[in-house]
Amino acid sequence: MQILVTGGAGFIGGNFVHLTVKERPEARIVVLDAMTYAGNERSLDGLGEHVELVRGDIADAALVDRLVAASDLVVHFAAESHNDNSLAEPWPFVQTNIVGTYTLLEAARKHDVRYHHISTDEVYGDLELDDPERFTEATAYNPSSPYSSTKAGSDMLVRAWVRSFGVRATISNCSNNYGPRQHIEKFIPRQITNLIDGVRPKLYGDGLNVRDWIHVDDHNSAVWAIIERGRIGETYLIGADGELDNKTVVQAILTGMGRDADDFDHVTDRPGHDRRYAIDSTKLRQELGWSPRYTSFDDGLAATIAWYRENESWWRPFKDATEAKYASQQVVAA
Ligand code: NAD
Ligand code: TDX
Repeated sequence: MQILVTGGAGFIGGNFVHLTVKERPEARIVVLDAMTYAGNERSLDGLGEHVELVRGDIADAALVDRLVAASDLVVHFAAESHNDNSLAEPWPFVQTNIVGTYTLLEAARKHDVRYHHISTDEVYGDLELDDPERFTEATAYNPSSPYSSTKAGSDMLVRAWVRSFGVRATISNCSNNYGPRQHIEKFIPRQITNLIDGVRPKLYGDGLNVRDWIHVDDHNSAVWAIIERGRIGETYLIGADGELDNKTVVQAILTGMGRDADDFDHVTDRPGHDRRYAIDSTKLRQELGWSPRYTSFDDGLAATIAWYRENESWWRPFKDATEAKYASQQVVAA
């Protein structure tokens, strides 16, 4: 079986490739990745002859056509993925998330190749802190940011290509991932690497925004369950009942790294900052029999902290540029 993994040099796609090589050694994997600031070739270290990295853009129709034609399955992770970047410069999000997805869908249609689309719970907008409801597959789309609106647009393209052209596609919308090889612009690795550098963690606004955390390997095991047993044309929400507010997460990182729990700064809030995300993954669990393996956030966080301590050479080259970008956007509250 030949699998085309887009965005495989990024965080979730890279971990998907590692998991697949470990659990399905017979698979041949071609990674298509533009190697933007978020791609790291070292994320594919140690995978040997199982994996080929093709540097290229998912919006390059000729390249995509050739690679999809040679594949039995496309798993589409590639995206511009960071909300803060989408607020500073939205265009690459439209180009990659919408035009790139369109380009892949056209190739999957032409060559009748099975396609799985990776998306986010952010397409549903946000919930109040005290809302008893969580997102389900029936929740109406209501995205807030340029990032989430372009992901929502890409999901809509997939649904249309299934209905209008019979493309054999499934969609998954997952909550916030954590784990090894996540870019240090993201919340958890930013704070871990700040603390390694002796810098206080930065909490946006009041810090009470809630995210529903899932370990990246649990996300990817759910993706495999959907590829193997999911119904064509269906959407599955992926989540592991991991709701925590940001302040609690920062304090867990601080104490997990031997620091005082109150040793953090409040900084300027993100414009339009979604208040809360929460996933009801009943459909995935009941229909496909999936369940998460990482049921303790504290254990998963401890392993993640250890990974960043042991792999400084993976993230160090990106630290100064990442923090310089933030410094131009945010100030520490008095
Ligand atoms: P990431 O930013 O770490 O990785 C994205 C990868 O895509 C990078 O390797 C980058 O080089 C590549 N890429 C970007 N533009 C490209 C283009 N035009 N052509 C080819 N490659 C390109 O992102 P991530 O956090 O691993 O997210 C992967 C997917 O999962 C995205 O679709 C994202 O929307 C979705 N998702 C992420 C989370 C999360 O918590 N990180 C949660 C739910 C869903
Ligand atoms: O320094 C920070 N301080 C802080 O308080 C950063 C970087 C973030 N935050 C807050 C903002 C969010 O409430 O932490 C929370 C998580 O922030 P991000 O890591 O930027 O993630 P989020 O915006 O929730 O989006 C993530 O999950 C859904 C991924 O980046 C998306 O790709 C995915 O779709």
